[in-house]
Amino acid sequence: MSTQATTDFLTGVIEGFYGPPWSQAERFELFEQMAAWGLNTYLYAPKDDLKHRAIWRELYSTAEAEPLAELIRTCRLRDLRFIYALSPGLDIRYSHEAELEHLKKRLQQMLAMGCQNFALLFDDIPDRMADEDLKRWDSFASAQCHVTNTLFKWVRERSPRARFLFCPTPYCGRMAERKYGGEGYLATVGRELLPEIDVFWTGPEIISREIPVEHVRDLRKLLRRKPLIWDNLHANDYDGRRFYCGPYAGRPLELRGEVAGLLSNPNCEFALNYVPLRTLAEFVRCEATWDARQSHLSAMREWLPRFATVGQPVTLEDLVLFGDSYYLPYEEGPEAEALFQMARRLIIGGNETVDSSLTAAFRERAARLREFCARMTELQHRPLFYALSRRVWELREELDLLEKYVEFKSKGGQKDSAFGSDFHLPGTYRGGLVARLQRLLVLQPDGTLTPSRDRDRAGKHSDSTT
Ligand code: GDL
Repeated sequence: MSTQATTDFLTGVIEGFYGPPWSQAERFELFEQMAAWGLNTYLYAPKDDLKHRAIWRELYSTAEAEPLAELIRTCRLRDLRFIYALSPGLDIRYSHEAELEHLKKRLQQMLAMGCQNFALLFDDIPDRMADEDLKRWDSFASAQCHVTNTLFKWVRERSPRARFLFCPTPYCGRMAERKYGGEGYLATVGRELLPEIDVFWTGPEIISREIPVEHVRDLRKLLRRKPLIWDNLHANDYDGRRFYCGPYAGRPLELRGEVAGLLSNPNCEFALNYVPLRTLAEFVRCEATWDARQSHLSAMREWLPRFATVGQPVTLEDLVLFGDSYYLPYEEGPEAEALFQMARRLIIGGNETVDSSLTAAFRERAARLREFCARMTELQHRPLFYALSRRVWELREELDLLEKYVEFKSKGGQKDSAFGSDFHLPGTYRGGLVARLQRLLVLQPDGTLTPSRDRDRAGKHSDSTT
């Protein structure tokens, strides 16, 4: 029998990123992990399930419905809360009765599969209503509350213990400050959205380095309820070169008392989420003090067996160095940061004579990391290799080049004298339109973007100067 209550603290995972949704097998593995680690909630919201968002009015075919029904059954067996989310915001006409009927039909389809909990998400949509909707509501928030409240009441008649979630159009501090969604949007939600409905929030930013307790307390007053955290700390859909296997960090333990739950929307590549989710589970259960690094290292130790290869085994020490290279959005892990600082001093540190022990330390660490990357091709767990392969290739390339440069310099080559590599040539290396476009505007540390001052380099086809 289910032990779920409508007021439970929600902890777990949102499959809520852009890009290919997880496979069925990955979701089953996720449910097993969640149950073992004490996480209780899975929110189905893959942006690129076409029927979740782009064509939300169309019902699932029988072939599409069966896997969803299987997920619902599996969650129930494991006593996990399965929540189905729908994102109608791209083109919904809030004032059309027929639109409510479309929403009900979809929820009815999910109810028939045994789904009991739902969410309506209005993130990442145009923040203006159609003129006909503006005639009925002067506020975007009121229109969304009307639709959500109607659906909520309708669901509770059929699923009395349903949990119902709502994602506002401004869903972080920065968006609220910019008055995204219109003047007074969040206060209107606080007043008009039925109090049983949970409201998502990602923190001060979409990707919040920290979520301070005071930030959430202020919001709670406005929303008249505890917000539910949609945590994008480990999401990587916005940057294809990165992934994050650092710990759950930047959130104080007291935050748990101020929110309705903590749900993580992590890396697109399922196989890379072991440490993010393991440490989230630890954070939720932590009774003493929270040491993110310690939690990270112990989760890395648990993750290590997945790195079994068909050749030489990898060591925990090397895995930690690698993991530190893909740590968190705003910081590298300490081992990778140390490697970077060595490289920086050796390569652009000026003309001071470089201590040969620094050169040796850099070469040792860079070679170790590069060899670890090479070893990844031998992973027995192929999905893990596939998830890593593009990134480790790129990291290897860069390390290889820097090691060659440091060697060149240590043999007497001067900082600005000609140095080249036969494997890093214009056109095939660091090339392409995106790279060229990226060179036009330079992102400054304060967040402003300024036109490149290097007119020559900015227009070239690669990093060449020819
Ligand atoms: C977002 C999207 C989310 C995406 C994430 C990271 C929310 C509420 N929505 O804005 O789907 O994965 O950023 O890119 O976070």
